[in-house]
Amino acid sequence: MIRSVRSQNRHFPAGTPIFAALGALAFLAACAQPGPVPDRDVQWTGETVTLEITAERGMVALDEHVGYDGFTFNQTIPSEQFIVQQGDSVRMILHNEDTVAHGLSVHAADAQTSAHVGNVPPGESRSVTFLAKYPGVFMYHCAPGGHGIMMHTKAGQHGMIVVEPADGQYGLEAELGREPDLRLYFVQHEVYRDGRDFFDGKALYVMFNGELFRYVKNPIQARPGDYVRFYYLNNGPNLTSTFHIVGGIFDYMHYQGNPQNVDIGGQSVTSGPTDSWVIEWQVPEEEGAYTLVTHAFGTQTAKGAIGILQASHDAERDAVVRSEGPRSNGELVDAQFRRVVRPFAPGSPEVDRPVHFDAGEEVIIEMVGNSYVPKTVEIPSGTSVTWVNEDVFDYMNFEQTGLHNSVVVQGPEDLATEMLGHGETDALTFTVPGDYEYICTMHPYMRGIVRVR
Ligand SMILES: [Cu+2]
Repeated sequence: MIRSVRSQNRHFPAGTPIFAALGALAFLAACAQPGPVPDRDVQWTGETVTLEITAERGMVALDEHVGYDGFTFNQTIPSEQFIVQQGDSVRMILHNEDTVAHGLSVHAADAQTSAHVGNVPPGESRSVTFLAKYPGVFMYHCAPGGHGIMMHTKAGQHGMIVVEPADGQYGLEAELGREPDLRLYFVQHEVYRDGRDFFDGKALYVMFNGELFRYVKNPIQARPGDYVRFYYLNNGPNLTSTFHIVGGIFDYMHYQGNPQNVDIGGQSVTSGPTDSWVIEWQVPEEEGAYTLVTHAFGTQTAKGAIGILQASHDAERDAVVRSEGPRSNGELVDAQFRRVVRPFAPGSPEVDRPVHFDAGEEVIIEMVGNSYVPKTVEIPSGTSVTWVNEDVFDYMNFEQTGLHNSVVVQGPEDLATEMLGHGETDALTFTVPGDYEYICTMHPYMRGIVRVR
């Protein structure tokens, strides 16, 4: 097969909104009132597409053995996948059905979405309308403002929105003169056991589309010679992915999913957090299992980010594989899993091991990434416990801040620390044996346990 060599610039044309992603970090804009979004230099098609997202908290299954008690949009991690056309007017509505603030940052918009839907109070709905100006594969994620943007995205509130090009074709489509046989939408993303691991980039699991080894257990079916288009998005939130197919070379790679950005003949695509690609690939003529991996073997691949594309001549294949995680029915419970991961509260003891201290040992608990680390400590009676706030972002309040305290909500005695800013400490002395469960009043989902012997 001979490829025509393209001369298009692989990088962004002038005026490209490379700073759109930074809209998520427009912390102070989160308090602005909704208003009209300015028109840009792309023709609006007149189509208005309405996309609705509901923010909640709850358990999803990372596989049949592992439950994850995170933050969700539309009850899945990753969230629902959306497809619009370039030139569409896109109205996104966020319904907040949780008891803390949530929000939206939409990278498909060359506009400050977080100024309109950035800090939605519990029980309320807000919307933003924007023009789908550029084609591509974009991330959206929760943006309650400030510190909470990072915390909620980590907890699972992120998804993919694809803007299909109004004109201009992707590589193989132009070459073969036909549509893809398979469209595979892939979100790579991470799960962390606590805020310390999140800050340090030590993921517990890394996966494609919400489930560990999802496409190993249920391989994607294809036929030799099939034209496959990947919509590939790394939602991170921390790690850089190098997506690769074992036994294949990508024919065309379009950075950010814009057809004008063309790379040809590659073993991998590199995607930092929120980076994306449209990848065009024709399955070789040989039958067999083509393995899809991020090629960071220890830090990512072995932690769950593997899939298989099984090619056989008589394959019955689905034309589309969507990127949202398996939908939770909202009724998952701890007992059905071998382990449960809670980013902000104690999970299974194997995940968040209780830490024992003997008399005279110094007991220090970090407040970091909206979690207590260690989440559970066991101490002798008479021990003093010190909390230190390692969260750096201590501006603003509630979901927008990293200010924390420790307030006993269940236990033999009522005890409470001061509200602590970055680097501040406070100590409590436990003299009555028993279990003390405590929370942060800024972030009531943040929980820890002190066991006094
Ligand atoms: Cu949120």
